[in-house]
Amino acid sequence: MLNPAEIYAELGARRKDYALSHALYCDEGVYNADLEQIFYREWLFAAPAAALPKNGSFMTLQIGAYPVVITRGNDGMIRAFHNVCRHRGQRLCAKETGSSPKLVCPYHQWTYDLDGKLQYARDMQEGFDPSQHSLKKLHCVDLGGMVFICLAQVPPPIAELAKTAMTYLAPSGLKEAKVAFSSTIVENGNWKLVIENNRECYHCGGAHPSLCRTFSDNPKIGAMNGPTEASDEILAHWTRCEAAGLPSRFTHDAAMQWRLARVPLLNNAESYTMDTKAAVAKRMGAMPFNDAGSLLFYHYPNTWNHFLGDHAITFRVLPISATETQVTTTWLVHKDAVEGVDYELPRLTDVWMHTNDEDRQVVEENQKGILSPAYEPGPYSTIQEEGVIQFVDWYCKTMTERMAPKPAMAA
Ligand code: 3BY
Ligand code: FES
Ligand code: FE
Repeated sequence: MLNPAEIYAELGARRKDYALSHALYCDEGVYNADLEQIFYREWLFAAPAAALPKNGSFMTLQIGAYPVVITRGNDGMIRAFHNVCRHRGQRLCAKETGSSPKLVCPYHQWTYDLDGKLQYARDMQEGFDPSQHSLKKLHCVDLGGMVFICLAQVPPPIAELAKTAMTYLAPSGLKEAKVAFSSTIVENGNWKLVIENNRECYHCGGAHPSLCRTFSDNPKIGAMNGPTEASDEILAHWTRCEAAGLPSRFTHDAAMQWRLARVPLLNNAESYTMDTKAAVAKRMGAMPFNDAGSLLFYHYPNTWNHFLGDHAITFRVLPISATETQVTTTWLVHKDAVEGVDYELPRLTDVWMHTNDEDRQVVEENQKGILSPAYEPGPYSTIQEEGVIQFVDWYCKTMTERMAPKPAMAA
């Protein structure tokens, strides 16, 4: 297991535009550093707000060593807490999702309000002060229907993303959405391999026959460098969508940690279905036409998303170990859309259920090859894998800055 100085050296020794080293994808010390330096410090996508549909809804997730519970309180506010009882530390909620007027610890029934206050603790002696034993809070924001949380004491700035995401997401109708289906899988691969795989479509033609019916794998069409720098197809799509009131042009932060852009689907396809037509009869939001394509929203380290005219799909990536990663996919539809009437689940979910499974196999085989002592990092294609290069550059820069040896204190 590498120590922090060795990890820093490993990052420094990497060859630009080449895949990362064996250790950066496999080593336990690197995994721990990824948690400490990235997952415990950055804003992470937790769930669409629609996954907490009513006051009293709760959901849980695990971020490295931290169990987390997210609630929607009686005031409608979404809040996140450490899912750890303030008595003797029991994990408070075990279920992945549910609804409850209070959070009752299963061990000795200490009872917390949905806003984290300890409301009741049986047979505690005089002098015990419940107000000192509220659940510990995490930072939590709802960006236009996408809930992000941050474990850091002082979270990174989020105002610019909040403003941009809310503007871009507004026409997608997330506030009027419900969860139609959610799928959680474990991929036996490092979380960075999961993100890298998502950041290119070099593999799409070979791996994704279903997705390729509607999603272009042509890097020349998909390339975007700024709000006015893209392929002719994409520029024309942005002009058409923006004239109809849909924010669409490629926008991102300076560090390229997040990005938003609306892309056309192939041949005016309406949705990610096998027949390219909408999967849901009741449309979401305020799309002025059926072929507005997909609004893509990425945020490192753990999410990519698609917002279409008839449904939305959110993706959450959480590392479990150096070589295991949990991927949760959630399909959102208009809250009044009725299953069996307005949509059928297989038709709605087929393409991405296939695609996720195909990506899982790719990632797992990638991890197996990298585990071999014979593995040697190879060059990324600058034509096809610019997105991957951009991600590993972000990762290495972030880690290098944070793991740099601190200058010795002056005497
Ligand atoms: O996760 C559970 O089982 C319970 C139900 C309500 C909240 N939680 C403590
Ligand atoms: Fe939660 Fe005792 S550990 S009530
Ligand atoms: Fe893929």
